[in-house]
Amino acid sequence: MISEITYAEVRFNDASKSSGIDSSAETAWNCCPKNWKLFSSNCYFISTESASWQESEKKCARMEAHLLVINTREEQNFIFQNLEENSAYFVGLSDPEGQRHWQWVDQTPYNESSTFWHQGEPNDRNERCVTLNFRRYPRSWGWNDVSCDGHQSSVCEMMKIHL
Ligand code: MMA
Ligand code: CA
Repeated sequence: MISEITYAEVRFNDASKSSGIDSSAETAWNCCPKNWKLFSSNCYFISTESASWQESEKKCARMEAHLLVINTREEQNFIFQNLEENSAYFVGLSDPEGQRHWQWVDQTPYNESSTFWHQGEPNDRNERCVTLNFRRYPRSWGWNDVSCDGHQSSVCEMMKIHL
């Protein structure tokens, strides 16, 4: 896995060597940018501006983030708590060739046993991008394949910053 480090962190680690402060001690701060939400090791930004999947991924990249990669049920449940039931949100999962070869934007291997597709999804090879959406019958959040060109909200993710 690629480990991210910020400019502030480089400066702090450098300064702490000479001052004897241990940046891994309990006093370390876990930070997210303003308006982002912290969960476990990551920061999340819920964008309600809608855009195509590619544009959404570019907008995340401009903030040094990427579209949401879902690694655990706990992470996904945290995200769901912060979403609007009437919107759909692009995540960083797509099938560029329409061959049902699902790929996460950060190269995390696609693991069938931790997927959260709604019943009956994915259902269309021309729907090559994935959204999180809420269904009323039965009441649940889950994944749906949709057209990559449609405009949807999205969720960005980056590693938290530790100071
Ligand atoms: C919509 C669209 C599809 C989804 C179906 C489920 C009609 O199409 O969101 O991606 O699979 O609904 O009924
Ligand atoms: Ca679908």
